[in-house]
Amino acid sequence: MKIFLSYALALSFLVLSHEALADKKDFCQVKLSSEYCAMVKFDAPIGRKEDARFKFAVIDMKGHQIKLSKKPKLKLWMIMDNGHGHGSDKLKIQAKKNHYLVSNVWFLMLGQWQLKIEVKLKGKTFKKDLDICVMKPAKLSKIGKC
Ligand SMILES: [Cu+2]
Repeated sequence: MKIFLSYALALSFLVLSHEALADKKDFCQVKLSSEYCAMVKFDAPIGRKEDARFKFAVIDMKGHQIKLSKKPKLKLWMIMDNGHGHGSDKLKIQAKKNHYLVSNVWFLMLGQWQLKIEVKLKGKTFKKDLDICVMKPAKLSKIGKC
């Protein structure tokens, strides 16, 4: 019985640690440093015609959400083919328990956008851009280069 229990324990540990690894891709849309990731999770396919709300959180490599002392700075940015850049409406960032709910997210044009991220964490400022490709059929939109 004892042997069986420790075997079951070891097995569940393996399964759990494997799941934690598999999840990493899920929460690490932006690598901020060797220790921290930013999670950007859209509620729905990323369309141009509706508020493309998403959840934002800073997460450590074990998958724990880190509470920030200051709201992250987030904004949308697009660089046009002619080299000119423009933004969009100001994002609304609401603090929830361990994450932020970001709304008023309007991708006004199709094409390559960036989410510009600035996070203060333990006295350090992390600045990263996340590529977001917005396509006419929203289901073809994705995080990444077009
Ligand atoms: Cu544009």
